[in-house]
Amino acid sequence: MAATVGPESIWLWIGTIGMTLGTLYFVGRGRGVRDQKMQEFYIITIFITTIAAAMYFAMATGFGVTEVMVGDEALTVYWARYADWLFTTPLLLLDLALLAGANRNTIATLIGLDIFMIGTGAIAAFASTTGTRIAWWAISTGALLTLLYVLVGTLSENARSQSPEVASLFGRLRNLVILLWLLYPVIWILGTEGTFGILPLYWETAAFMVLDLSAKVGFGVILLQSRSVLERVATPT
Ligand code: RET
Repeated sequence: MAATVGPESIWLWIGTIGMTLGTLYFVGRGRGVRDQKMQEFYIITIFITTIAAAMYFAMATGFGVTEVMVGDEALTVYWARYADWLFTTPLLLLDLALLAGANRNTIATLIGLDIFMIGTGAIAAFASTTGTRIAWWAISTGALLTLLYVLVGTLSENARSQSPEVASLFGRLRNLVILLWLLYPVIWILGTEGTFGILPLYWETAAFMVLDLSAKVGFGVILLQSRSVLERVATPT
């Protein structure tokens, strides 16, 4: 069904510009980097903001939006968010896991949980009754909590065996992720997707834009700020 972009497009354009500037900044900074391990962090982080810039552009121009019928009400759903998150959240976790020096099993567990979380979140967004939407939201939130448990447990343990500088950078980024990621399901359920109509689409779009910019560009700026720290990251075993 056709859907058009409303006044919330201002936030989507700010998101597009923010993600583009973030990408250009990381590309500019990464150009002179010769260290292979550090290049890895740059490549991953540049993909994160590039994908987000493209999906924000898709949403701002009306491609990334559709309508879903819930009962007899038409709901505007920006599906491009889920396409963005499906690829960018695993990449964010990969950045964190490489920093912590996690092994392949831990990385696979984290990424598996994450894809499950975004997949079930997308089903929640397209489900056609309030009851099933909330049920899928709860399943997705369960995956998020499990994922954060792995971040606080195994991954933090891995990070402790790195140098103190790397461990401290990991700690800062991990706390940022815990704080910001927990807000996504809250905005979703309060917003139009939750169908309770507490947060209108305009403000929901603004909130997701601020969260996305902080979780991607903010995260990347903190991660890539210190060459001397990233050079010390040990290779996973
Ligand atoms: C949804 C809805 C269903 C419940 C949960 C969600 C979680 C989303 C998260 C998204 C994180 C996005 C990031 C983007 C980067 O810019 C899908 C909203 C739990 C955690 C970090």
